Parts: sequence; C-alpha cells; structure tokens
Amino acid sequence: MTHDLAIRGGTLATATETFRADIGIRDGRIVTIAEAITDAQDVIDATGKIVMPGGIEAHCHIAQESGMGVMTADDYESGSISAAFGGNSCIVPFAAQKKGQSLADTLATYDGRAAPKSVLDWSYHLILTDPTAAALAELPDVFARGVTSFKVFMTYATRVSDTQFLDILSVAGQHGALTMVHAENHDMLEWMASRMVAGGNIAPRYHAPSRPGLAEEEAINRAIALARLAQAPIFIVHVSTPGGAELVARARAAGGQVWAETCPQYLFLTRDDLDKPGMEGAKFICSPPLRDTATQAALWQHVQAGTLSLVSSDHAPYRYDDTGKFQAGRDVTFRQIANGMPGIEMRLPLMFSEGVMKGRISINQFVALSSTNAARIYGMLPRKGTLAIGADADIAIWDPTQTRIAGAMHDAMDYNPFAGMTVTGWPVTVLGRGQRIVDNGALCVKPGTGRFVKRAPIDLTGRAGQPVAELDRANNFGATLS
Ligand code: DUC
Ligand code: ZN
Ligand code: ZN
Repeated sequence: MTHDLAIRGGTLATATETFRADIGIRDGRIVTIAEAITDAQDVIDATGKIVMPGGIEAHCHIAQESGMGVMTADDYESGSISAAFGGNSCIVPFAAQKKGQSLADTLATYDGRAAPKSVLDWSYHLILTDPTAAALAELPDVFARGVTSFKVFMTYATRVSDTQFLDILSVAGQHGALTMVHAENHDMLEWMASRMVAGGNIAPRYHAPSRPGLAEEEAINRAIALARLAQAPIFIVHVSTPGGAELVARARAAGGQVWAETCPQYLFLTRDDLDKPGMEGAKFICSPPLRDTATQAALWQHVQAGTLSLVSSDHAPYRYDDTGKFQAGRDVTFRQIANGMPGIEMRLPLMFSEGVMKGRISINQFVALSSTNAARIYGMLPRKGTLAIGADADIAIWDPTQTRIAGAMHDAMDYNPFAGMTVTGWPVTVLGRGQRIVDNGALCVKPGTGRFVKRAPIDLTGRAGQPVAELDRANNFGATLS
C-alpha cells in the first residue's frame, strides 16, 4: 500500500497522548499511523517537530457586517490564509442574518463569500437576529444542511428577548443543535454607557468600565437558566469574568449541558491597553471588554480545570482607519468605535508559548483547547480535530524551538494587538485534507481550495442536563406543554 504523503520522524500529540510515530496519508485522509512509513510518494521530515491536529478556529468574524453595519477587513481569502499561517486547518465563522432576511438567503450569501475564496475547510454558525416564526420554521432545513449551531445576542440592537431566546433554544434543542450566546445585560450596559458619556468620559478607555463584569455575570446566569428551562444545550462565547466562568463551572458540575470559551485577549491583555494616548486605545475596544490581571489568572485556572472548553480568537477585524474603527469619524465617543480586534493568526502561537512552553497546560490540553474540543462540540469528530485512521489529514506541524516577536500578520489588518510579544513555538506546515496549505512561510494553494464541512449535532453523551421540577408531570399536575 503506497501513501501519497508521509510525515516522518515527528512527535505526535493528540488531546490525550503524545507519542513518536509516522503518519501516512492517502486521498486526503490519514490511513496509517506507524513506527516507520517508507512507501510514500512525498515525504515531510518532521524530525524535532510536534505533529498535531490542525487548529479549528470556531469563533471568528469573516466577510461579516457587524451590528453597526461595518464590514470586516478580512474576507474569506485573507481570513482563511491568516488562520492557516496561525496553525489552523478549519474555520467556523458566522453567517449573520439581517432583519427580514430568510435563513436560506443568509446562508446563500455567505456561500457566495466563502466558496470561491477560502483556502481552508469551513462551516458557519448562523447568527439569528430576526427569529420570526418563518425563520424558526426554516431551522430544520438549516440543520439538514449541516449548520448545527446558532448564535444569539443578549445585547445590541440585534438582541433577542428572553421569550425569543427560549423559542430558539427550544427549537434548536429539539434538533440537537447548539445555541451560542453573547451574554451581557443590555440595559446594564446602556445605563452605564449613557452615564459615562453624560459625565464627559468619552475616550476609548471608558469602554471598559462602561461594560461592567456584573453585566456579563447576570446575563450568563440568565442564559444558563433559560437553557435549562428549554432543556437545550448552550455555549457561552467569550467569557471574560471569573464570576461568569464560575457560573459555567457550577452548571457543568451539576450535569448542565453548558459549554464555554474564553479568548486570548482576556488572557494576555488588560484594560490598561485601552488607556493609550489619543485614540490608540480604539485598537483594544472589543466586547466584552478587556479586564485586569486578576481576571487573567482566574480565567487561566478555568482553562486548566476544563471549565472553558475552547480558547477562540473572536477575530473581529476592523482596521484602525475610517473603513473600520472610525467608520463614524474620529471625533466620536467610545460608543461609536467599531467593536472587535484581530487575532486569528496569534491565537495558537500565544497559547502554545504562554500555555505549553510556560507549563500552564500540557501539549494535550493545548490540542484539546485548540482543535479537538471544537470538533466535538460543533459536530466534526472524528473527521476533524484528531489524528486517527480515517480522519481528514488536517494537520499542523509545529517547531517548538522557533522564537518570534509578533508583528504584521497575513490578515488584512493594519495593526496587531499582540505586536511586540515574544512567542516561542510556531506552526511551520499546515495541511488541509493532506494538501500543504502553508509550508515554511509560503502559501501553497489558491483561493477556493477549502470545502464546506457539513456538521453533525452536538454530542451530549455524559451530560444528562439539569432537571426542572415544573417540567415533570409528577410536579405540574400532569400538564401538557406544547
Ligand atoms: N461579539 C463578538 O462575538 N465579536 C465581536 C463583537 C462582539 O460583541
Ligand atoms: Zn459577542
Ligand atoms: Zn465574536
């Protein structure tokens, strides 16, 4: 049996083991894992390198208009290329419904943006901003297409009411789909931001105190309660507070169908980064906002303990110019500045360097946080997210000795919020379905190489969920709930 490609001499790392083996690839899939593979047409020498499943970037905004109507700087070409240079072999950005838009039209719009351009395999999470009865009736078709996760907002003009949230959770839950949520209490944010601005506190740095951690904690608590009542799984995106993470930990310890992530910006940056001269702080405006070093330490503990299943970039690229951050002008309050920062290429090198190299997490935890858990939660295992016979040969080969100082990335951005940081360990080769996407600093494929990934429902095995007494006919006088 010959192989199209063999990766030889490397140390393999999965979410559970680290071992020495060669990998043999045929027709884009892993077909052999053996001590030595000698019959391959093409060979990559991975001696001294770590061979891992390619990263899955499951929270990124690409070719998407924000709630304020600002288009991201990255399209699927630059976004996927930047992701690949950062060690990823698959991306799951958002397809955002506009008010009045059908879900079929929403997905068709994003297919048109992704298919001709993505160098990586991709899927979408659907953002539901207009959950009308007609839109909810379309959800089964969306699941059938393999889009098995949805995002809703508890803040912004695109927020859903608690009733709408319950309806979405309920329909999603019936189909095994996962509802993702941006959890911040809208009214608390509005009240604080108006007081800030009324008091003349308009510089970018006031973005942070205008969005108190308490607003996140309140919303996470409510989101978990709503999901419990709807008996549906939920995923809390970009957790930025110790209190929020503790609520997730508590629900999970009780068997709740609750998952969550944090992002590098909450582990590596603080609100002091917002306090730069002039408007420089605008580069660090993201929501939830940057917090403090005590928060960083607490979030690391939750990463280590497994409360937080993923560390995702929340890549939301708006340039430091009038196409992005300053689309409403420069003479504005922090409230008019576009919300979000880039990070799709830095996520994994930062986590490797600060996590694995500094002994905060094992290499296997790194693989879980960067790839395997995303594949499990978003219905892509065992095809993606692991090194196993039959899996897509989506592989990242890392040089653990390479040290770089973070600078310009391959995205379409004009700044890198992590610029100047020293990172040790860098992905040198990334394969997508056995094909070299990036190799030693060079892009090896044309736009459009990626394929849409049809995803399965979330695997709820081992998470029984938390009961609600009033849903039990023994406790509700035998009521029938329709
Ligand atoms: N939420 C996100 O998930 N990304 C960018 C901005 C936001 O509020
Ligand atoms: Zn969000
Ligand atoms: Zn986001």
